[in-house]
Amino acid sequence: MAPLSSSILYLSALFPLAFGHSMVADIWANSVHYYGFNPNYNLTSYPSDTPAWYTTNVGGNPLYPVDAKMPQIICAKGGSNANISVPVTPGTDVRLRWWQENVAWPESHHGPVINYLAACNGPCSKVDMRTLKFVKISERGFVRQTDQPEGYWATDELIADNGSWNVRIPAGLAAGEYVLRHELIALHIAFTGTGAYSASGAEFYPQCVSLKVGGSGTKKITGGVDARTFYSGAEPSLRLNIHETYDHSDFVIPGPKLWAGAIAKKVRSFTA
Ligand SMILES: *[C@@H]1O[C@H](CO)[C@@H](O)[C@H](O)[C@H]1NC(C)=O
Ligand SMILES: *[C@@H]1O[C@H](CO)[C@@H](O)[C@H](O)[C@H]1NC(C)=O
Ligand SMILES: *[C@@H]1O[C@H](CO)[C@@H](O)[C@H](O)[C@H]1NC(C)=O
Ligand SMILES: [Cu+2]
Repeated sequence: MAPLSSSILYLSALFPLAFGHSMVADIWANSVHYYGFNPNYNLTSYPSDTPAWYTTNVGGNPLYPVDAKMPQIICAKGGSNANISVPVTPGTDVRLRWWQENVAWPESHHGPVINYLAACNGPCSKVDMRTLKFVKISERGFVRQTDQPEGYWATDELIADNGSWNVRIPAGLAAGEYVLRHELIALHIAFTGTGAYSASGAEFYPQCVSLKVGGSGTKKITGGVDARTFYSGAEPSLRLNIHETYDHSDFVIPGPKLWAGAIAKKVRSFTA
């Protein structure tokens, strides 16, 4: 039997595993590394050196279709402005890594990876998130039928790339501050049967990051929408049973259409 002290150490080492899902732990922009925001620490003050928006989402829990019209869908539960916006050059990638104290994004949580951008029209540290008008700049959903009964999804590509996703910031984007809303959607329990959807269903994992776009681009975001209009929660693509059939090549990525101004690197699965 192990001494008590090592049992306690063992338990405390395992404790983060109770926080199931991982989070955006690392961000690279213009090749500079920044840490994400970790809601699992009981912070007395916000850190000033992360572009990740703060959340109160201890445990990294999902949002559900019932949250789709609520403020928390915008920048996660308890989302509030990051203090800094980090420099990034249009046409380059911002890289985000989902990780958390040895916990990777769970393989069971198959689904799309979607990225949105909204202009802050001033410092993102001060913007009211309810005024943000987002366009979808990239999306990826079902990739192919191979590898698993549920098929291979964007989240599986993320896992294969060290838990990371590269988000191309549209070339020619006008200089200024922007909120990147990076989102994973997990579909493993999306199927809720017939009738009204319940608190279960597709799982939404958004994370906002504040960016300061440089350069001399002229493309301004037009046609953006409030994040609370992205999803009804009742879309077939948020209610499908990914375990039931093998081929999901007709999967339609939810949310608005891609912004015409985005030249996305990783786009479209087999959308009609
Ligand atoms: C965080 O710390 C405060 C002050 O000690 C305490 O009142 C609060 O319950 C703690 N919250 C969590 C989530 O641990
Ligand atoms: C970060 O921003 C919050 C909210 O605006 C503010 O209360 C806090 O003082 C800031 N923290 C630092 C370290 O600048
Ligand atoms: C994954 O990313 C982490 C964090 O940057 C890094 O330490 C690690 O070496 C990477 N692993 C691989 C296989 O690239
Ligand atoms: Cu889960």
